[in-house]
Amino acid sequence: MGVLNVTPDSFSDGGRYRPLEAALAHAREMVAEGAAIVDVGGESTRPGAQPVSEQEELDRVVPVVERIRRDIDCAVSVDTLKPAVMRAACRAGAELINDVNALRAPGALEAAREAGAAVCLMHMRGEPRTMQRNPQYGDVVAEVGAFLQERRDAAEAAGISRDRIALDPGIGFGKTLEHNLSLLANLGRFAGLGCPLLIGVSRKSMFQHLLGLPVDRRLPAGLAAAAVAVWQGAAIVRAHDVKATVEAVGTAAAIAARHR
Ligand code: PT1
Repeated sequence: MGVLNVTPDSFSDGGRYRPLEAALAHAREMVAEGAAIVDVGGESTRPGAQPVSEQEELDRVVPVVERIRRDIDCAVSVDTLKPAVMRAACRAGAELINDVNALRAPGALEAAREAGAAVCLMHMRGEPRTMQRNPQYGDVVAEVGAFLQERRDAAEAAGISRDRIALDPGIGFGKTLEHNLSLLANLGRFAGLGCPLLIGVSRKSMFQHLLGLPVDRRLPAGLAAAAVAVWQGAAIVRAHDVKATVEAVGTAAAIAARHR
């Protein structure tokens, strides 16, 4: 899954392309590099990020989803927690709703069910603006597992069949370095929930905390973490650097397939 951010600051390339054309070119590049899914997001959810209005997010996301579906051969997911954006993006052709809030917003379960989309339900403690303020757990693996099970059950009860649900422990979403490492080390435990697992570690600050790396030097660390996740059964890896990620997780998957 390649990351396509459509936030105003993500395409400051000196005006060579208009934003829509730049987003399309980036999507095309990621698909050429091996991405099967392009994840379109109009609201940043990284720590400290400010919320975006519904209209603003619709204006950013819907035209991009439409054009990708028209011009590129790939699946599109929409990274949103807003029901109105889920509906509009799926009408424009998105087939997967990637919700870092696990469909907890009022009306989100109904919007996802009515859109007929597959969903990714992610664990987040708190909200992006404040989630990194002293996160605490008794047993992070058990608590995240219980949350994912509860959200999986809520989605099924709302009419979304289990074979259309992916689960994600939410690396970096209300977690310390220690929590993130524990979740990555024990990802295999969530396989028992009976849904494909999605993992996102690309360029995240856990590598700053682990190794002191700035954002532009986190690729090798992120590839190692993604490989470890795939070894434990992760089915979908969300990443910015698609070519390197496809090579790393392809190798990990080839080895994992021969495990006995
Ligand atoms: C993710 C994810 C996502 N991550 C899914 N969707 C982001 N399903 C957006 C940091 O610590 O892991 N899974 N959508 C990006 N979020 C973050 C979080 C970015 C933390 C950076 C950090 O630097």
